Amino acid sequence: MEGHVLALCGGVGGAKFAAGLAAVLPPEQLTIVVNTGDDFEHIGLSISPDIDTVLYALSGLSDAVRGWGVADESWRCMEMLERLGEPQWFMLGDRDLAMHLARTHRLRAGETLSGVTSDLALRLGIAAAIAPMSDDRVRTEVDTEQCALPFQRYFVAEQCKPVARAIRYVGAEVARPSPAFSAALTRRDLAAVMICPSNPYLSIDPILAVPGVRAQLERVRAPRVAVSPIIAGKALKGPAAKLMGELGVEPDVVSVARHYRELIDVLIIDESDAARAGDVEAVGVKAVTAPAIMRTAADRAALAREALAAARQSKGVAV
Ligand code: FO1
Repeated sequence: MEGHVLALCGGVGGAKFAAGLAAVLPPEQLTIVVNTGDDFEHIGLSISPDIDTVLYALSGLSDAVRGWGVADESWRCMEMLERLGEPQWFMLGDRDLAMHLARTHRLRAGETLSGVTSDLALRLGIAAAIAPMSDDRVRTEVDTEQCALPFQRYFVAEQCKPVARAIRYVGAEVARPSPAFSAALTRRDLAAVMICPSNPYLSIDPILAVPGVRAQLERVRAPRVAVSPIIAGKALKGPAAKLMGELGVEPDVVSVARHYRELIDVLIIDESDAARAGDVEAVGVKAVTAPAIMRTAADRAALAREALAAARQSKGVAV
């Protein structure tokens, strides 16, 4: 692949695919833009879960079972916090806490989230560019039958159980794309845009809600490829299928194609959805079938290669 690849990412599945891209592309050819709608302040710490999940996945630190947080974690601080009456619903491991402490004091000192993120990535040995979607505050809220829930309350405290009626990205309307995001979108050597297999509503739509992003993506001439987060009607992890049902959308690859219709040229679907390829193409999106379940690093790299090959073939661009 010649030229630059821009990946939009959020959540655990997205980070796995981003790690696959980082494994197969030269680092100077990859910019990963990460959802910050899940960010929140908790016991005085500025927490950016999707950024950390990408940092840990690309630096090999992430806990393979949880998909978030750090491997070989200990929870001594949480034990003491419990004794001191602090909330226990959001688990902060001892090594993960270092990331939140490092980010929080630097943001308090006036650094931007972009600046802190790129420095933390560098210190973790990550050479690809990792950037928040915006340096402005955007917060995802889920409207449920009872009330509006801040994202982490919905996702962790309530375990996505409440029925969702609508999703809001508070602050998005006045947010600006981060400098690295704007730069990547307008690069002359942009060779492909990748939408990672993240939850479309919770992880990708906040990025698309930042003013100007959707319009710029519609204008991108380089091939734009999304990897379906739904496989055979289910999400591998997280509430995507449940959420789609609650929002009145069939949880299948055709709905994903429809959701991204103006923004993508190709949708990568798992082999178990091969029979739906025609229905996806009827939406106006090319369907490419590939093994989309990522259990190992080899799976992640293989899926990344499939997506890059699909990008090359989709517009016959010498990328
Ligand atoms: N998810 C949980 O289900 N329970 C947790 O206690 C939890 C803690 C946590 C700490 C740091 C971090 O970066 C992520 C954490 N997550 C936890 C996952 C997080 O809520 C999700 O990964 C994203 O916000 C949604 O993709």
